[in-house]
Amino acid sequence: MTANQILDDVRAAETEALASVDAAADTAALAAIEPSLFGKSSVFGRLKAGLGGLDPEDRKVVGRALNESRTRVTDRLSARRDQLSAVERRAQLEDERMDLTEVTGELPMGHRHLLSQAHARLEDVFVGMGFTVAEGPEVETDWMNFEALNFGDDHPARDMQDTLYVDWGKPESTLLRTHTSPVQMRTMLAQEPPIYVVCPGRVYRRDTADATHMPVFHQIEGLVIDRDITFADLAGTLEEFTRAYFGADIETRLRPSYFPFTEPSAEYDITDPRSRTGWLELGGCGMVHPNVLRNGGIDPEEWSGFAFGFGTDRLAMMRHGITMLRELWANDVRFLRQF
Ligand code: FA5
Repeated sequence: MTANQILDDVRAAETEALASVDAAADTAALAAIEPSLFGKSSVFGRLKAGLGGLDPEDRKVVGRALNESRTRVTDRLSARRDQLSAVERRAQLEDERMDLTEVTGELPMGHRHLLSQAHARLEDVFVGMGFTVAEGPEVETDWMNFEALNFGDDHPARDMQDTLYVDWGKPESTLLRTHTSPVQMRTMLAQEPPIYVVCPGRVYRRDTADATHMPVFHQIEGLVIDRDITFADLAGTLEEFTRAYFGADIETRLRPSYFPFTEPSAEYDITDPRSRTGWLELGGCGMVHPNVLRNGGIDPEEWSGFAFGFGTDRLAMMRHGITMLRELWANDVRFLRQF
């Protein structure tokens, strides 16, 4: 082919390519014709391959014309793509627009999560018994969470609660609280006895999730400091609370246990409120250790007290017969709607 023939072909190919770009009705059609415009077997591809047969001078002229043609087609293609995308976007927005004025009748109402209900109910029960509600931070110092609660630096009981540390300050000086007991210390430091508080809140441990454990869960802490408080007051309060929360015919028992911040310490169990067979562990409790009272600025010669801490996720599970703790966190509305 001569140079002039090729130049004619280039012009014809450009006209045809521009027409097909203009004719593409949407971005998908545009994407579909693109390979046929510029690919190896496209007209431009074949014309480019034909350049090899021309003498150097003609090759330069035709090559430049070919490139200019390709550029014009490429520019038209991208302008057309922008134009079509804008049209499609507008159509999509129009399509997805919701006319809220069209909603008629009753809208389904949400309600408080089962755990929030449990906390509200627990607070109600304790407020009814003369307690006030206190709160504390979820990011705590080692001192509040362990040291002041009589754990000591190398106390093996630190391993009872696998801790998640926060990268702040000295290594292992800041942590996600492993229990609500630091709120006891904060309360003692903030107010004078007599103290009657409950502290509900979220706590964190390096626990593996299973039917009754989660790495994030909730507890409710109770603290009473007054004159002449005895273990009988603790037992009576817990029994009163359990009846108010679960019902009148629940049996309770205290089992000797160990916590560094209480002495003596006990584990508190109730009969399974549904099956009425076997015992279920609700939490720990005990008489506040004199060291803890001293750390809280309270004279153990003058005041005594008790404390308890229950897992509220487990309380809610027991009350409602839930077998998998994880259900409380999965937020499946079919589950939550039942409570
Ligand atoms: C404590 O956390 C003590 N601070 C309780 C306490 C307070 C004792 C005041 C004495 C005086 P313990 O580690 O046993 O104790 O946890 C208490 C309760 O939290 C458990 O009985 C259980 O109901 C709940 N619990 C513990 N770990 C988990 C977990 N991973 N997931 C869900 N609930 C948990």
